[in-house]
Amino acid sequence: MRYRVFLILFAVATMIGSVMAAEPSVIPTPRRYVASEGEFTITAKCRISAESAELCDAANYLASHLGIGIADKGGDITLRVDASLAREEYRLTVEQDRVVIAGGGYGGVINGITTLYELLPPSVYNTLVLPATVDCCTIEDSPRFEHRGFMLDVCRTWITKEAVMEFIDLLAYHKINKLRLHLTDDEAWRLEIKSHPELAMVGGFRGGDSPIWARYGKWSEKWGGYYTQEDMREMIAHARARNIEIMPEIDLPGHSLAMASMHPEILCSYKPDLSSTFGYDTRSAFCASKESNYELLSDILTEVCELFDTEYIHIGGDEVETSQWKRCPECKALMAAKGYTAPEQLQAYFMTRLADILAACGKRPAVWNEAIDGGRLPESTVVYGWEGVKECREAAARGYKVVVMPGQYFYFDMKQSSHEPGHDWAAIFDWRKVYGVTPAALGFTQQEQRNILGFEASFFSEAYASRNPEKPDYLHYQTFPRIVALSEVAWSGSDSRDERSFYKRMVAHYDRLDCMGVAYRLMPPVVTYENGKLSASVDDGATLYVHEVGSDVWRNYTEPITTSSPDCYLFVSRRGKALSRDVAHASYSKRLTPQFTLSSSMPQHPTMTFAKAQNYGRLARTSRTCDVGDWILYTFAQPVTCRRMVLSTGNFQLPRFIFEQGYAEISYDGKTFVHGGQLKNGAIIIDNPNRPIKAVRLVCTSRGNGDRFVSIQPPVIYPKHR
Ligand code: TNX
Repeated sequence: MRYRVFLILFAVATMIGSVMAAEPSVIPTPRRYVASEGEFTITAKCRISAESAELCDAANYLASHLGIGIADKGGDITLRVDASLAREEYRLTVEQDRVVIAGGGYGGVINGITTLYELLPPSVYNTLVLPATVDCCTIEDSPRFEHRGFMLDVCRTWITKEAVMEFIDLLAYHKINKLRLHLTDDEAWRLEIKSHPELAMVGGFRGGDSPIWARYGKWSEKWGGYYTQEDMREMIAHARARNIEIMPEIDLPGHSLAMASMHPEILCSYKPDLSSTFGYDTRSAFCASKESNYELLSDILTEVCELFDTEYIHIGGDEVETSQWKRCPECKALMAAKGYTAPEQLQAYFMTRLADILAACGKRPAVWNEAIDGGRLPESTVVYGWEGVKECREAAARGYKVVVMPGQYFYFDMKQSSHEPGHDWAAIFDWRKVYGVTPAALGFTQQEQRNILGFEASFFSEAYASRNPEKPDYLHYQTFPRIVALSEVAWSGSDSRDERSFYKRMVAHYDRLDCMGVAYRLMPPVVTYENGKLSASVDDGATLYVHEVGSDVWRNYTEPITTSSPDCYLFVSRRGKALSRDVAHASYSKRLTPQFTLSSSMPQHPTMTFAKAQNYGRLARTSRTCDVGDWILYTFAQPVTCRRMVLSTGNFQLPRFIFEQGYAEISYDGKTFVHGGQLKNGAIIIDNPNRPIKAVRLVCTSRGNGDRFVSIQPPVIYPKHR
C-alpha cells in the first residue's frame, strides 16, 4: 500500500515536472515568473514584428540575435508598447504558438528581449542554433532603480570605439542602462570639439612629441586616440538601441593636466617653482578667476550638449588641487571680493558657472561628491558619491539626487584579492561584496533612500594601459562577474540576500558569459594539503591546471599530488576565456623581510621618508624627480637568499612616479656590481639569483617622469622553495 502511494506521488511529481520546467536562472531576478504548459519553438521561418515604428531598432536587435527575419505584422514574436506599464517595465508572455514582449516604453521592450535571451540556449549570444525552444511562461518585471550605471575611464587607457561598443553589448545583457564615458582627464582629451580641434587631435595622444607626458606603461611611442563626433553619434545610437544612455563626463576644474599641457593659459597666473620637475608644469586645475576660461568652457560644453541627448552632463568636480588657487593672486582677489574663506567655496562658484552654461543649453549638471562641499549647487544637480557611503548619505540628506558608487563597493578597478592586479586604496573585494549591497545595508535612512537614483560601478583604467589594452581581457577580468552582481542589486527589488543560491545562479550564467566571449574572473580554486597529499578543487565547472615549480608547462590536474613540498605547485582554473588567479598552498606566497638600508642620489621626502620603505610599510618618496644618472641603492644587512626579488619605483600597482628608463645592478659582495637587466615599468624582477644578494642599485637613464618626485616601494622577496 505504502509503495503504491509512493508510486502515485512519484508519477504526479514527474508530470508536474515535465509540464512546468524549473524556473530558469534569469539574472537579475525578475519580480514575477509564472511557468505554464508547453514550449515555443523558434525556427528559421519565424518572424518578428514590431507593433509601432518606434520599436524598429528593438526588432532589428532581437532579429540579429535570433537569426530570423522581420515581418511588418502578424509575426510569431510581437513587440509592443503598452501604456499601462511603466517606462522600463515589461511583460514577456511565451505561449506555444507565440511570444509577446510588451514594454511601457522602448526600454521596457528591450528589458523583455534581454530576459528572452536568458530563456534561450546561451548560443543566442553568438549564433543561435535553430530550432531553439523556450518554455512557456509569463514574466512581469520592472527595475528597482532607474539608474543602473557603469563608468568607463577611456583616458588613462585609450579604448577604441569598437571596443566600447562591444562592452556596451555586455552591459545591455545585464540590464545596465547608463554608460558614463570619462572623456577627459590629466592624461588625455578624448572627444572631438569642432571649435577647438586641437583638444582631441593633440590631447588624445601622450608621449613622443605630444605635450602630454607618457604614463602608465606606454612610454616609447606617441599613444592614444579620440572619438570624432561622428564616432560618438554611432556609439550613442548603438547604445540607445540597447536601452543604454551614454553620458559624457568632462572632468573639471581639476584633472585637467592634458588641457593645461596644451593651453597653459588656463592655469593660475603665478610662477610655480618647477625645479623639482626640470621645468614640467604639473598643475592640473583651471584657474577659477579667468573669464577666458569660462568662455573656452562655454564653447566646449555647448558642443557637448548638442552632441549628447542626455538630460545631464557630468562636469566632474573631484580632487581639485586648490593649493593652486590659494597661491593665485587673482583667485585670492576673487575670493576676497566674494567674501569666501575656503577654496571649496571657489569651487562651488566655478561649478555654478558651468551649471549656468549647461542650463542655457537645457541641460542639468552631474558632479562628483566633493563639488557640493563649498555651497549649494542648483537643486537639479545629481551627485555621484564615490569617496564613501558617508558622502553619499550626506548628499542625499541635503536633498540632492544621488548616484551611489562608493569605491569600496563599486570601483571595479580594485583588486579582487590581495595577490591580484588592481588598486587597493578603497578596498579589496570580489562580486560577493557587490552582491551584499542594499541601501539599508549601507546605512541609508528611509528618508535618504528616497534620493537614491541608483547604483553605478566604475572602471578607472590606470592599470589597464600596461596590460595589453589591445585585448579586452583585463577589463573583463576586473569587471566580470562583478557586473553580474551589480546587475542583480541595481535591478531586483528585494533586500534579502542569499549568497550561496546567487552563486549557483551565477555559475549557470557563466555558460552565457562564455558565449558572450567574456574573459571573466573565476573564483580561486580551493587548495588543501593533508597527510602529504596536495589537492585542489573548483565548484564552477572550470578545468583545473597545475604547474610545478621549475617546469614551464601547465598540465591538467586530475588527482591529488603526493608531495612533501606543497609550496612547489601552482593551480589555476579556466573555462572558455575565463580564468582564476593562480593559487598555491599558503606557503607559496610567503615573503621575506630582511633588514636593509635605502639610499639615493635624490634627497628623501620630508614626511614620506626612506624609513617608510625600510620598515616594509608604505611608500617612500624622493623630494624631486629623477635625472639621468640618479640611483637608488638597497643594501641588505646580510646577503639574501631567495627565489625572486622585485624592486619597484613608482606607486603600488601603478607605473607612475617611476624611473621611466633605467637598469639594475646587482652586488653579491657589496663592492662590485654586475648588470642585472633593464627596468620594465620602473621595476626589476630578479629571478632565481644563483648567489645571495647583498645590494641592488637602480640607475635612471631618462630625464624626469612628468611629476615632482619618485616613489620607492619596499622590496618584495620570495623565499626559495624547499
Ligand atoms: C580616484 S574616482 C579618482 C580617479 C582615479 C581612481 C582610481 C575619482 C573621482 N577620482 O581619478 O582614477 O581613484 O581608483
